[in-house]
Amino acid sequence: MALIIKPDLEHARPWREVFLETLPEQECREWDRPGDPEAIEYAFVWAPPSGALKTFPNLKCIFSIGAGVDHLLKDPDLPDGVPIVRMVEPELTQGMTEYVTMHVLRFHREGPALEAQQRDRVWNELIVPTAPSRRVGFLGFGVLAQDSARVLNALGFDLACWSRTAKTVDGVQSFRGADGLDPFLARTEILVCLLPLTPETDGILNAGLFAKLPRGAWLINAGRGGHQIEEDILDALESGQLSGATLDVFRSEPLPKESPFWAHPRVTVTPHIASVTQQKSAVEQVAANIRRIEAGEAPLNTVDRVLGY
Ligand code: NDP
Ligand code: OXD
Repeated sequence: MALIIKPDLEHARPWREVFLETLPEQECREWDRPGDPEAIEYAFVWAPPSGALKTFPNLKCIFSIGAGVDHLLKDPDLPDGVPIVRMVEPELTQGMTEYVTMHVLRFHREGPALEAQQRDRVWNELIVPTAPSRRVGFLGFGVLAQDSARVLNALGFDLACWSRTAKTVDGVQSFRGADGLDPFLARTEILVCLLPLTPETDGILNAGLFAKLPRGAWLINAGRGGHQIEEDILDALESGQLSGATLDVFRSEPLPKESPFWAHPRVTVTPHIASVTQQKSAVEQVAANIRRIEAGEAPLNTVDRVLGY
């Protein structure tokens, strides 16, 4: 019986060696050499072609190489009844916390304005408030956002979150559901999107949402490009409703060369690297889950196919 791997993220490195070392009891097959499909019990994949997973009749679990599972759930032929496990691993979490903290601090400390002043050789002593008077809000408050909030809380930021279910986390004001969105936005100066992409969150970063933020707010989107209506971001920057945006994800990736985001003076573009699944710790999580399944236990971090995350 075997595990098949399809690790073709932009930044994929050889995973097979790590699987062989960490999980020697499983034969590890590469995607382009699957052998007998009946032998495949586990799949560790990023964006498999539609219908491909259905060709493995004895699949016991599908592991997503990323935290997001939109790349799997868009497959209309995904095999029914097979659990899907999303990636939760400490180094992926740590990487996102570093990214979010860096870009929140950059906006908070007026980094873009100071960089512009330097370019123009302007000595203007910008006064910035300290963290307790800066209101940061998380759209989505799962594994990744909660760890970022832990660090921003230690720095003293005034934090809030918006999620489907209410949260009780020290130092973070919780807003939930449709009714909670407007008051959450009204108090948020730096908006960090760490939502999963689902039918409910598709296009959520739009003109209507930006209009509910305080004028001159900042946006950081490290969720998915599908969350953002890109023309609305450009319009909000043009009107001053948004002061700046840091975007790690885009509707079309790689971001096309002609995209206006590349050269926009108030946009920071990063190439979907806010955080990257790290091989060793990711394979350890997968191995632990496979051993749970083999022992008759349910895997951890399974996805609710109806909710879409
Ligand atoms: P989680 O599943 O742990 O958290 C998702 C959060 O979103 C939860 O708080 C959930 O609410 C909330 N949510 C989902 N749907 C809704 C909704 N309709 N309304 C309100 N809140 C909602 O995910 P992670 O934190 O692990 O990851 C988040 C996303 O980050 C991934 O799905 C992926 O798209 C993105 N990502 C991007 C990376 C990058 O490099 N740019 C790297 C890794 C991930 P509740 O808690 O109530 O369930
Ligand atoms: C993820 C990603 O979902 O890298 O983990 O985008």
